[in-house]
Amino acid sequence: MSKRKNPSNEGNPNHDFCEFLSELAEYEKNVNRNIYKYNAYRKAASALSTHPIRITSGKEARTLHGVGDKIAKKIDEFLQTGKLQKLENIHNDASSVSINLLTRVSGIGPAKARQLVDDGITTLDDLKKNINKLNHHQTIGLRYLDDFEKKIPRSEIESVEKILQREIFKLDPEYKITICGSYRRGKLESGDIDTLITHPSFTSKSPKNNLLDDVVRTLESCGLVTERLSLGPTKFMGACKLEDLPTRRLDIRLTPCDQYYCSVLYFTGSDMFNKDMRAHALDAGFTLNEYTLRPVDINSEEDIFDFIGYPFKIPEERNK
Ligand code: 8DG
Ligand code: CA
Ligand code: CA
Repeated sequence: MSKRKNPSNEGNPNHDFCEFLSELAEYEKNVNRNIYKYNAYRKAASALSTHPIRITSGKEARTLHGVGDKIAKKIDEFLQTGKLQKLENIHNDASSVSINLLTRVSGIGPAKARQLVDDGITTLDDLKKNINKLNHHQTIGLRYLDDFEKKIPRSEIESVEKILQREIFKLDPEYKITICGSYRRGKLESGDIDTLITHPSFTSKSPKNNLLDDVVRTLESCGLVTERLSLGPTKFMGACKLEDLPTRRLDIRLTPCDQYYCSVLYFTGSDMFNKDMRAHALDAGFTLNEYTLRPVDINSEEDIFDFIGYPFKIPEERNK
């Protein structure tokens, strides 16, 4: 999963509100570990990012789904003073600044960051001198911090996709491969490469297998995969690199073929779109997650929308 995200800026007349709300969201997640507030800020930012006209007061913002009184007040304060006192305070608080900095490293979550800061490790230089306090994932995350924060152009992911297909089909042409995430939603740039694979021999009822291990070893032999962050039976987190381009974050998930469509839907996102759709599924009496739509069987992504009575959206329309 890629870190540091903001609702898109492209032509968004409310982007300044979205930016401060996203920053407050990150603060709640990383520093306070308050996922409830994190979600509330993200939801408001998402509502504002898709609102086509400039909001001129908190009262007006309040009419959007996901904007409550507290956020409306912040919008008024921002409109009146050009800043937000709460954010100013956060910027002036050394431990908040450090925690936000350390969580930029792949593998360092809010709890680990807090622990490091409590141990007096507050800068990237401090981290470099205390590699012994980091696990393998965090060490590689630190090494490639700059690269991992660079956006990946769509054309580069297209090249990676071709190599993935060529190498994995050489192993076995029965694999199915889908790059999900923002790439599948048509974005011109992505934070990382979210790859989903399945194989007809792997179902939710079949025993464990070595499929993902085989795939990762093949991709290492051909030189595409350059680092492993973690590898389990169904989830690989790592890095890949093309020629002299930056090192990129690559995730590969192996999913049972009977759960493929729910997984594709889930990993395509966006996160906000998923939340919306899951809530809708619940209202309609279903449970939707990355594995299944209970209590029914589905044979396509469209089926999922049909069953819960949610208007079908092509991936490019899921950029909530
Ligand atoms: P990006 O990498 O270009 O920044 O965007 P992304 O592809 O949309 O985000 P991602 O963080 O790589 O996550 C991929 C998908 O995983 C996302 O679109 C939807 C799904 N997902 C959820 N919930 C969560 C969650 O809590 N964290 C993350 N990271 N992903 C989630 O539905
Ligand atoms: Ca990801
Ligand atoms: Ca992604």
